[in-house]
Amino acid sequence: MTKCDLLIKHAELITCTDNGQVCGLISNGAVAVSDNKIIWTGSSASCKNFDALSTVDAQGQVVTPALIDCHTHLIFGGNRANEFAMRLAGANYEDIARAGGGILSTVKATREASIETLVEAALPRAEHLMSQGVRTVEIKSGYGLDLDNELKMLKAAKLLAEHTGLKVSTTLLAAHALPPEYKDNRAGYIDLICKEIIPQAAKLKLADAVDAFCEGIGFTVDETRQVFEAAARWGLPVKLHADQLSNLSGAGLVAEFGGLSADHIEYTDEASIKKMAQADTVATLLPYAFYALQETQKPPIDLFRKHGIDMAIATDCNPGTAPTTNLLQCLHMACTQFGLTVEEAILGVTKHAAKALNLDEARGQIAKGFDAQLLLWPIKDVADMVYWQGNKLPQVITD
Ligand code: DI6
Ligand code: FE
Repeated sequence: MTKCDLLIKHAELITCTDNGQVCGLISNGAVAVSDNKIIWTGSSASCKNFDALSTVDAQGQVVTPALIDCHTHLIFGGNRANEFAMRLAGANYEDIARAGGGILSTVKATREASIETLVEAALPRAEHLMSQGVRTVEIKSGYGLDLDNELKMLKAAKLLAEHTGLKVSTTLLAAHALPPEYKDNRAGYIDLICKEIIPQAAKLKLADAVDAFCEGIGFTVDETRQVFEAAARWGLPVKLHADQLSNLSGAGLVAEFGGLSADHIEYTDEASIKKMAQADTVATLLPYAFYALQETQKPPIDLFRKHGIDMAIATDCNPGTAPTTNLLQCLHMACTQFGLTVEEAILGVTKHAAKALNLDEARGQIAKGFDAQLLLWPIKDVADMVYWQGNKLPQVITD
């Protein structure tokens, strides 16, 4: 007999591994856990050798790994509901940004907020994600835009992790927008990012990765390249808000730096996708932002498939273009708007989301050696997870 802490039996086990079945399914499956790690998976018929301290009978219901939201701006000050009204009256996202609203209005509110206020405001957002089974979340800075306030945001993200028990992966997004004090000195701000903000964030171990907004209303390819070169000097991996509103070949650029993920990517072309394939860069799809901006250009899903690119799905939770923490709805939208299959959607918030965060050896799959964070869903068919948009919530079996 092998001892274990917990044995789950009779599960529709969605392992998200490459076992040849859809979503790595083991029907009537079992999983054994010890010391918060998965030590075995197999069929319920073959688990008789375990002597478990406790047992859960899943009664044929779906068991999955905990979910991962791999692209969020969960920490921010203020609110931008007024812009929603402006957009309804005909203004678009770029008009609002150029008129000093948009990201910069959140920057003002975030700079004015204390770290405690930022954490308190983010708490219900984090809790809502957790209610959907999320246990790993990426959080970006990008509304501070100076040394102290960017670091304040990253520290707030770490505090949020302590308060909630979530694993938080932090991303420095100082190159999100040009701060007002550098309005006429773009090069000066890029210098500040490369020579002060990245080095400090790295030295203080506050950032797991570096991101930028490479766009007409954000930063140019050349500026983004400088930011990525600085990240590389400090040993930080990169990812990018790429080709969201236009094609600047941002996805190709981030792949040139061996980037973890290219995100948004509605306008990405095949030349960039070939570079992503070479670098094994994940395509992170953000269907809620696509919907909220009433974008019509869809990401080139068939080309991602053709080149074997792994696709992740995330909320992009932010006060401007994605006021949502409903990750399960984003799964549904990735299918209905972008044409993903149920399997692609599920892998997009488990295995592939873990890969986008460089956590794919510990999270996002039910397999030997992985963290034992397991969810029991009140459903028997995994398609219901995608179909019900957050209406059927999981129970956390083990954290
Ligand atoms: N793209 C986005 O969708 C968010 N940031 C970005 O670069 C929007 C951020 C905001 O509007 O506050
Ligand atoms: Fe974003």
